Amino acid sequence: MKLMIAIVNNDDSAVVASALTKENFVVTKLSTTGGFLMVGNTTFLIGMEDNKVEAAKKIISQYSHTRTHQAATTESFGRGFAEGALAHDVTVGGATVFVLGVEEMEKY
Ligand code: 2BA
Repeated sequence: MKLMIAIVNNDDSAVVASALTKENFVVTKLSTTGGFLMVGNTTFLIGMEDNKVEAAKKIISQYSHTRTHQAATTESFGRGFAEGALAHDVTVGGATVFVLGVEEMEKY
């Protein structure tokens, strides 16, 4: 069994969740924040059998889009208008996916 952790853009999260649940994946959705941009994103926890990993990745990649985000980063905090502190373009996503082995899962 595997646990997939998938970080997706908030704007894609509803479509990704809906596509996963339609294919019978069980999904937990967490509201999270990226440490670099300090902008909200969505993290999905999805437990699945090993042979479902590729199907889940395919769905997530299909509905997660790359975006250019213009923002001041945490690197600039406290530097006022110092050089390099102003907003600049950052490419975000589609999705960042981790796949972890699960030793045991129980439901009570
Ligand atoms: P953030 O940390 O807010 O990062 C947003 C985007 O900023 C990243 O897009 C990347 O293009 C850029 N970025 C992040 N850290 C950077 C740095 N130290 N220097 C320069 N540019 C940097 P993505 O790679 O698509 O990541 C989107 C979000 O996925 C991240 O939001 C973070 O919440 C999560 N993430 C990505 N890689 C991760 C990892 N290795 N571990 C944990 N979370 C990760």
